[in-house]
Amino acid sequence: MSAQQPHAIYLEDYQPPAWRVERTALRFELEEEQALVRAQLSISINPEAGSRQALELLGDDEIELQRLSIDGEVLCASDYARADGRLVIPNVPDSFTLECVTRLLPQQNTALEGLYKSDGMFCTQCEAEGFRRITFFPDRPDVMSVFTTTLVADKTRYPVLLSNGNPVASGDADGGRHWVTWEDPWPKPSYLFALVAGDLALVEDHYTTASGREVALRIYAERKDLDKLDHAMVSLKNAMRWDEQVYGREYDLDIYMIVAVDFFNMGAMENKGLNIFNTSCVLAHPQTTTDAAFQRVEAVVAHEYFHNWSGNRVTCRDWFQLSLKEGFTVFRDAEFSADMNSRTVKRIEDVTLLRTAQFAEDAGPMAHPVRPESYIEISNFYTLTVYEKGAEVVRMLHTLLGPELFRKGSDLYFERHDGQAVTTDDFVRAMEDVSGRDLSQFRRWYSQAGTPRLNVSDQYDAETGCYELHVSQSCPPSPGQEHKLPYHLPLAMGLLADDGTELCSRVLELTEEEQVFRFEGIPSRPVPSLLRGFSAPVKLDYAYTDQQLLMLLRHDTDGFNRWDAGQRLSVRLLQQQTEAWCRGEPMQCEQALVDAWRGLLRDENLDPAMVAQLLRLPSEAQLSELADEIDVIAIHEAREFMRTALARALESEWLAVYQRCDAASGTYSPDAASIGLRSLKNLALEYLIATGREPWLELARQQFEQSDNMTDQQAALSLVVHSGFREVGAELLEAFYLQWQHESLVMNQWLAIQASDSAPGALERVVSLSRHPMFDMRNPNKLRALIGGFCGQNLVQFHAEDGSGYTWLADWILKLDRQNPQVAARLLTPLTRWKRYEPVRRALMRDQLQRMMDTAELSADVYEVVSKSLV
Ligand code: 0A1
Ligand code: ZN
Repeated sequence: MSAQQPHAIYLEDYQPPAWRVERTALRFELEEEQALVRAQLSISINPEAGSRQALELLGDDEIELQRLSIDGEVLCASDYARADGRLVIPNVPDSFTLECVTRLLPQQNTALEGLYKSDGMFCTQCEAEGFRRITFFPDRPDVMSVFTTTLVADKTRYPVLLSNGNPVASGDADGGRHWVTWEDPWPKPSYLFALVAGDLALVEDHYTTASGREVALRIYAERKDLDKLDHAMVSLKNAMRWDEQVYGREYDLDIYMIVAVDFFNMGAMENKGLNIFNTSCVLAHPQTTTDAAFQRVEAVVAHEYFHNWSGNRVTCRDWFQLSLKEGFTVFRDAEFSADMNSRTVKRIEDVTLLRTAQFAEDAGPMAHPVRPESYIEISNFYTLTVYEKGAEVVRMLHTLLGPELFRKGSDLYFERHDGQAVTTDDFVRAMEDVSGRDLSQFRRWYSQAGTPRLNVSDQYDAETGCYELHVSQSCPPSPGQEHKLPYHLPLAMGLLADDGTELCSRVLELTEEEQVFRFEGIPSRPVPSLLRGFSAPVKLDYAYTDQQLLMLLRHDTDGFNRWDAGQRLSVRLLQQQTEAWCRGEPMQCEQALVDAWRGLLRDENLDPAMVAQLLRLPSEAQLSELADEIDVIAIHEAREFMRTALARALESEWLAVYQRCDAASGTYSPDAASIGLRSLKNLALEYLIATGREPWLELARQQFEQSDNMTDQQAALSLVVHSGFREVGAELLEAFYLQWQHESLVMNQWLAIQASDSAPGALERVVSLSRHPMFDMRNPNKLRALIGGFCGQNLVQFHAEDGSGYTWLADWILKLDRQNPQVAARLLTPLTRWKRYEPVRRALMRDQLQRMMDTAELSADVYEVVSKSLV
């Protein structure tokens, strides 16, 4: 047990800040051993606060306070109290300047929060509570201040000195040092502060906004990565144009900067005018970057850019409102990606993530509403629920109001709250005000956790032509919420005749626990196509027959539901095989499925990207989420059986598709059509390899050796490594290593592919990789590749029956917790799902959680996850 139990913070305790900070002037002296920070804060009493209170500033216990003065008068130790991350000064005037000098050790900051060093450069990460690791400040998002920042550093080592806003002055200083001053005219919370100092190269471009403002665009990276910045630049310009066209939002500074850093806890950060990115989310080059990574770069660049309005100009009142900026911004970036690429494929990918990982979160011990009610460590709440489910909630508003009213609502929201720190309630209120609708019931999406379930049945009267849909909704209990009230949600649907003709299509609105919808003049019993486009983040049950699903797979006019019909059928057949395997009976592959897939493979008119989605079996993780009690081995065996059966039954079709796609792909380009061709081609190769036949191994080897792009090369590598062809797999891994050992991001893939190899001996392999020079436990990307790859992608081996995988993970968590608590807490997720497994594994997983709980001095991050998991 921890020496001191961290305590929880509650939404209901929110109080407006007692003090305001109108201006903040910072001066950083960056040195090799330390950094000195002088902060001058113009502070005054907040007239909106309830009562006068002592001045309370937040500052981590680890920063050294060197000097503190008020209006030039130095304070002595008895003038203030410092304890538990707080500095309290009881006697202050109504309005004053506070100056404070702190000393930090960025070189020793392994948590990567606050000011730290990534390779040779200084950088910061202040969201959510990193600023208090730099200086004393009311480090909360509802205190907004105008920042001026001066950076002073050695000119040779750190020729580039960046901060938020516009550069306003610069010069040389003694001892080979130089300085630059930056001014950000827009008031912002401290979590959006950033600085970067280093020897960086850049690509530069410019953008003219709709109203004619000239903006300099600069993307910085280490010199060796200069050839990998073009895609991010194009994506940025596309995002800027899109936000003007779709939301009427323009950029508001003279300069927009992105900096790529190798050591970063998350994907990227939207600091005002100075985004800091994990290299994995900004660098892209055909030879070193896969299609999936190209698309991720486009999406993340856009996401951070869109935050300039949804997050920065209008920010969050407190961290319980995190989804206000994240849910809305994810919705915006998803729509942007849909417009830039294939809309249906984007939707399929997003829904797959939601169903696999967010539904699992919603059913686990860390389940929380989109607007959580309490937290111990806010970093643990940058979750799929806040981001992805939050985006689904915004999407439902878009569906319920329609695009025009939604746009009016967003215009009103931005106009009404520009420069303010607000709540999710304010967002919904703007939507209510433009539509005249009462969204009070809809607000339950923000306050209730858990995934709702819709149960649908139907009735048809041939004589009257009347068809009825009976819909009931429920939501399972979640931590602290035993009973749920019904939700307000859009149920997009259509009715199809047996031959596939569409009879009608509508958006039904659900508000009651049980509701009946009537359709008149229906000539024959229809097949319902329900929850089109996944119009609400729910689980839907309707007793489809296999025949009906096959018909929808062929004819549904909604592309998403075509795919979903195929998935439902595959899930059903896979679940039957899982059960057969458990009973020791032979498994079978349904002929109807083979025939349907053959039809799809032979139809040359279909979009290859869509076919690739249709012919992908649901993942083991997804099947696990759907199981009553997870039997990892049974799920793996059933899926492997089906994959092999479909591979062999359709071998000549897979080959024909492979050849067709290969012939159609020209030189590499990351556009949607070419990506689609490559994804179908590599899926075909996966099935060919799954036949276990030698000629296809040769085909993969050829692709590995001859391809001009990382997508094809890596697909071939991972297929062979994950196949039974062990020797060739090892050979290709070695060749790949020799070819790419100097590309850190490629080496992450090399680690991840090996970590997810489910062949026997997996644990020994990852243990030995953890000692490989390519691995660096201080780098979160390496940890995610190796530890995340093994525990999240190699389910069979992580869940080895002897519990060795669990012990290995717990050992790592305990070691990492002292170094980087945020990453440690995140990597812990697989163990938190222990209740979902059969008794033997359940007990072994729980033992490891208990072992962690019994350890002294856990971080608040890991303590929160472990303690909540054990409840
Ligand atoms: N706001 C960023 C995500 C982010 C959150 C926390 C971080 O450090 C703890 C870093 C980045 C986004 O949504 O992109
Ligand atoms: Zn975000």
